[in-house]
Amino acid sequence: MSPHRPEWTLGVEDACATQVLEGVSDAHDGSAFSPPLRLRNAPPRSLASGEYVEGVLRGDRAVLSRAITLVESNAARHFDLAQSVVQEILPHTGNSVRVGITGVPGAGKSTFIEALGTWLCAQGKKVAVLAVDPSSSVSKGSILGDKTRMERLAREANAFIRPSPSGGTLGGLTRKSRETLLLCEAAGYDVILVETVGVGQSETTVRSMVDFFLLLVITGAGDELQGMKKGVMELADAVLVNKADGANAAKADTTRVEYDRILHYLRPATEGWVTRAYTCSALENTGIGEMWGVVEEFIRTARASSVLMERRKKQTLAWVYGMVEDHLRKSFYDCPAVAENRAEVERAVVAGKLSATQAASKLLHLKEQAR
Ligand SMILES: Nc1nc2c(ncn2[C@@H]2O[C@H](COP(=O)(O)OP(=O)(O)O)[C@@H](O)[C@H]2O)c(=O)[nH]1
Ligand SMILES: [Mg+2]
Repeated sequence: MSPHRPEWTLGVEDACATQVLEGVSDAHDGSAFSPPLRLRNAPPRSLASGEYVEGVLRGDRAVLSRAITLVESNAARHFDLAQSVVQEILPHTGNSVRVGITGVPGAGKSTFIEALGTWLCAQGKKVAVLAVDPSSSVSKGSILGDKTRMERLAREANAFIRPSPSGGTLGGLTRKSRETLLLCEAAGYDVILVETVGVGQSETTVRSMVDFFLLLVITGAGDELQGMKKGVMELADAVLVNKADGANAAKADTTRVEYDRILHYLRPATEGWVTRAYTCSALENTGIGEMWGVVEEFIRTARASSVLMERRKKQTLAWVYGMVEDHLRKSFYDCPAVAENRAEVERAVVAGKLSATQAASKLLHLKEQAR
């Protein structure tokens, strides 16, 4: 491993864009290096479990960041420490409103999150923003773009913005995202906004960790509505037509009506709640407070009917089995006996000498015997 890589990239060097720059031996102004100053300012190399817990519960953003880095680490040696931290903060979680925001790239998710986040901060709320990005390749610019776009929100003392973990699909994305959310809750954030970056699997990952799921769309209706996967609409607790400003305002309203019409025929994502369409302009800050009113109404309704409690319980159990399945899959493919014989079994299947069922049995048998 390169000495200039952060330690949490252990094992994923190739897929990680982050690099720690080499230090300079003198001060930046050319004067002699002054060790005492630097040493005093340098963060401790590692914290003990209790220090993470105490710092997170105190709402210390620097410690929270480090705790998230710890749960995001792919290094086996960080795993136990991370889990003991998560275990300790668990009793202090569950008190936030968790909102997921999805939509095609360019729909305005980041802009909307910044507008909503800033609005919530003005209402005295503490807001954490997370991103879930399953793309395995080095950031396609989305994360950097998001960060620069959220400059206004990043300046708020009550906001915390955390981009998606590097390393993408290299494993544990769901676990990392969920544990990051729990850490933010323990740190006292009232609202957690989770943006899905990229398209595809991040939608279900995010849906499985939030209370309220918002689908952001734009006008250009006809094709859009047809191209829109019905599945995503069925996951949403609200559809928000963004960019309802300028010459686009009237069109946005027409689009809203069309979505409402379609939603009428779909099964709502949440029992006892009617999914509706709304409009807003993230750029001009209109409809933001109204949208939050809808979220609050949802939380009130879902709490009263205990649908919210049930959802969270189900999500936690699904998470448990998700991890069991990940583990089983990994232990199967990592098994040397399976790895050695796979190619041969595959050849036999393709040649029609072995049925798919026989092949599966054979591989599973190899795995069993390897125990
Ligand atoms: N006119 C208008 N443009 C917007 C609005 N919201 C976002 N945009 C623009 O749409 C583009 C994509 O926005 P972004 O937030 O990055 O979308 P994301 O990919 O969904 O996160 C940017 O150029 C924004 O300035 C809006 O409400 N009105
Ligand atoms: Mg974005």
